[in-house]
Amino acid sequence: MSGKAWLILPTYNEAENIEAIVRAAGAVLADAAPEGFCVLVVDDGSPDGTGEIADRLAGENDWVQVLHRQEKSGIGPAYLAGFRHALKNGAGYVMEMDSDFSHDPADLARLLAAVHAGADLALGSRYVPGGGVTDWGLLRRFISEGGSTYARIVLGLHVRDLTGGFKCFRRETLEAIHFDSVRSQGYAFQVELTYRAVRAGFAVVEVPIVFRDRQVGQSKMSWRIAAEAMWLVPRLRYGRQPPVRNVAPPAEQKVPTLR
Ligand SMILES: Nc1nc2c(ncn2[C@@H]2O[C@H](COP(=O)(O)OP(=O)(O)O)[C@@H](O)[C@H]2O)c(=O)[nH]1
Ligand SMILES: [Mg+2]
Repeated sequence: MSGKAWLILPTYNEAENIEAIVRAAGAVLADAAPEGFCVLVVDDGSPDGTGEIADRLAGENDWVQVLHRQEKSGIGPAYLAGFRHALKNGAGYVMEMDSDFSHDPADLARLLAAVHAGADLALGSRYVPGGGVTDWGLLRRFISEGGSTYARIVLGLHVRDLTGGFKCFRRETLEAIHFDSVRSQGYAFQVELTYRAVRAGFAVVEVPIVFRDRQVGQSKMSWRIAAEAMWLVPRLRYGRQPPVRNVAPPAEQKVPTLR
């Protein structure tokens, strides 16, 4: 039996969301993860007390853990710390999700099912049939979809949603892509992880999801983060790449493969 499913929840000032999102994720994973599960909150010293709420939840539930980091240093480094911790503790599956209900915790079951069915990396995708975005204005929609299209063309990939942060990795996928050397943040971080997985020959599938804007709390997305992603894409394509270990796909592929 493979290891547990670990869900990493990065948080910065999510006091209004953290308890509800942890409970909702726990309820879904209790059904969807027969191998067991763990929810790991990675908090960057949120001044609004998110970390203390997470600590209380960890005290109440043995499936909740918390990593406290000193200061806000971006979603990328927070995820890397979470990945390291999960793999060190024997994770069989590692999942990413925003902590603001933009991603529907119910979809965790569908991402996990795609990986159970043979995918090496399942992506929650807004830009495949059945997926979408609610609440966003035209500008934000244009920036997001335009960003994914730009990255897809420059990188020569088939993946439609490259900037999303709702994912499920098989342990072996994460291990093989040398995630420790990913330096980018924000959207660029998400693009880089997916790009590395596709390049390494892994089966990457997109699972349609509907993304909704956060109902409470504030977005930390900035122009700086968007600009970083613009700049990263050509560097990924034309710059020096870390070595990739080529891993043969599972013998029996039950899911469509994007290369
Ligand atoms: N630990 C940590 N989490 C962060 C940081 N920046 C954003 N997050 C979390 O990452 C997720 C996505 O961020 P959000 O601001 O909602 O970005 P948006 O959805 O693109 O507007 C949320 O759960 C945030 O709390 C950070 O610097 N550190
Ligand atoms: Mg958000």
